[in-house]
Amino acid sequence: MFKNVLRIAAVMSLALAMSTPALAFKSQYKLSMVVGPNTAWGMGAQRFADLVAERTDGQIKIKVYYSGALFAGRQTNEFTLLRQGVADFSLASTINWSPQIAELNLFSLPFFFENTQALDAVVHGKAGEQIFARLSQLGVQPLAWGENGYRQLTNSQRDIARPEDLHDLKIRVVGSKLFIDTFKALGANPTAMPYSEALTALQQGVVDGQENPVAGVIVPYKLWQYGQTHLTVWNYVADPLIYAVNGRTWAGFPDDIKQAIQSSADDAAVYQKALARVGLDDGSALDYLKAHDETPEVTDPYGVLADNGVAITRLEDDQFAAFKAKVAPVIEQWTDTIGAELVDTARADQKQAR
Ligand code: X2X
Repeated sequence: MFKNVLRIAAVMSLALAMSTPALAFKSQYKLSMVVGPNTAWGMGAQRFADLVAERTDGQIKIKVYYSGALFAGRQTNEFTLLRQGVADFSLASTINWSPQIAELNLFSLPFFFENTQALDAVVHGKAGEQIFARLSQLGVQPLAWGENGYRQLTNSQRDIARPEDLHDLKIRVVGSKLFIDTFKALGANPTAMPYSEALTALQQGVVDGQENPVAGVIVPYKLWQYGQTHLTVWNYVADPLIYAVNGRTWAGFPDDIKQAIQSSADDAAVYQKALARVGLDDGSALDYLKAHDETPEVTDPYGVLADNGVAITRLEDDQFAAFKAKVAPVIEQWTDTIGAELVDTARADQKQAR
């Protein structure tokens, strides 16, 4: 037994001694993704991989693993796997990392970001900076902010215009317990499951509804084909995406490679965000894409929904206020978990944008 241990130790040190010099790159790096290639999210990941290959003269090759392939669909494990280096890169929603990083629940506070300007102000403001610092502390180097988008509510049963309409509806959620608390406060019956299982659950009627961004997920996945024929525009949460790389992998790159990767993430993020906002903003996202010779497949996501028989409910001010009032205790409770200081900083960032 002891001899065997010695022998293994000897082989291992030999292997270490023979291992390639520090500057050798992997033949391929892995990037983890929750959703598929035909989403704004997926296209933003592929653009990043393409730009990195181009700007490093093919030295850094990144393969995008779509649809949860790297973490067997277990999207709330993604951060841990990136940290361990099972994934080298990631383009991830803050929601999926929030079970490990309490601060990221900031973005899941219901009705906290009144509009995308407020969201931009936070991610590019002091709060965003603090969150990025926290990620690097935890061994993950953040590169740029992307966007999944405002998450709207869909279901198979009825129009939802008031919290009462949600009563007892089974709603699929993901992420930290904050989502369960929010939907319970609204009177629904929430159940957490990964996206990979949600589609089947919707199809089989195991759950009645779900929440996801219109351009980011609902349209590319054609959720009306899964019985989701009612949609409420309530802008309750918008999840940013984060382009990131494992900290040790990052530290091992020479400066020119780091610069190429950083600029690729910056540029891919602008493109990705524009795709996520096409047809949902004042027209600037589409203008940006057109000016860069990009032709998005869908320019009017709500039109696509209507054409496919989805009934769209837009909230009146008093209806909106009724939802907001129900979740006030959830915000208060989760502010402690997130950290009151960070929540205050995010509020201050939003004020500066006004
Ligand atoms: O699972 C979801 O709902 C999704 C695809 O939006 C996330 O990964 C947060």
